Amino acid sequence: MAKILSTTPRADGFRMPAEWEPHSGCWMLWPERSDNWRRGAKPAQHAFAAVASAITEGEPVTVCVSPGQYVIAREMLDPAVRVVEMTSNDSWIRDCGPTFVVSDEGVVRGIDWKFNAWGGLGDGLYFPWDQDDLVGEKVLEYERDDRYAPDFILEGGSIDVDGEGTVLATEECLLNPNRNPNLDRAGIEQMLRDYLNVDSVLWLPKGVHLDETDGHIDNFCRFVAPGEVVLTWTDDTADPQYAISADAFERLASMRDAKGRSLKVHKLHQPRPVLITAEEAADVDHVPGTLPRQAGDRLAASYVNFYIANERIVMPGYDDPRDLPAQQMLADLFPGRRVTVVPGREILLGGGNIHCITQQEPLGKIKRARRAA
Ligand code: KQY
Repeated sequence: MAKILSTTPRADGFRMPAEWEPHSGCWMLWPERSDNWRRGAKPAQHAFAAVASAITEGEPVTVCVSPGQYVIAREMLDPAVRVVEMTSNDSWIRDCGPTFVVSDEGVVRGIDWKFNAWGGLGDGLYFPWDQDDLVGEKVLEYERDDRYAPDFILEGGSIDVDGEGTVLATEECLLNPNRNPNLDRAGIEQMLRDYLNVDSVLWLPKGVHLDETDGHIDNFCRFVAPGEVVLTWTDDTADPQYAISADAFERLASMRDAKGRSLKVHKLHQPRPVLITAEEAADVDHVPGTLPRQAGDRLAASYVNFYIANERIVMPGYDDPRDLPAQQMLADLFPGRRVTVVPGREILLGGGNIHCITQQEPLGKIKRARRAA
């Protein structure tokens, strides 16, 4: 039986691996709520299905679906995808799902963080979030993985690790009083050290302009290798993103990671501003308690929100002239992986992108052996 552990990954010799380390698979949730996804979530479902198909080329994918959508999802999803029943409030498993950690012996465990819909009753994005908060536990039960369950609110999209002792995060999100108001910077750093088993926390002040997650790092700046990051960028000094990215670039240039390396920063130019059309806004149900979608609102479009699968990168495209250079840059940065571009607009209309709707599970030695048997 899987256990709930009262120790910490650091004390037990477990660490969060980098996303480019081998996976046993990828987890996703199925979108259906009509107050976040237009037209009863049908266009989003097609977009999620395309992401799942692209990832299955590199690793097994499991999509968790509510009872009412099971048959529909099973029909729409690639036959290679495993579909299991699971209730949730929405479909952002990066944030409400578990974070997996591994030991040097190849044992996999999970961290079941607390989740409050990106800010709780004050400025969270919807209410309730009780079923989302159970997703981490449910996935770990399926996997029979022992779990840590700290009393700490954290979304997976708010951290990015190199697997060698360094984590990137934004102050805008992790130090926001709407997450863990009882902890100061030192207290939050200690939680990251203890649970991710890192030695250095590299802080950037803000994330992407108008990102409704309070500036998640996974949409803004991510490791692509030890000592190398990609940073969303614009050359347009009049764009509000310019000052945020330029400031981050300067800070990153003077940082050292846990191994003492300085960072190589790759500027990944953002697409043109993506605005919600009147038709798109009209097709989302308006429900009190859920962040409304309004015509003309700018979305936090970024190419940094890609998923690193085994032998594949799956990145969002925006039908934009910058799509191709972004794909080329990621292909150069990940030479062993083919880069697949999947249309990202429908997912972006819900408030995030491909990385936000996926959660990798690392390949531990025990699962490796189980699979070979
Ligand atoms: O981008 C994400 N990690 C999640 C965005 C949540 C949006 C809810 N409307």
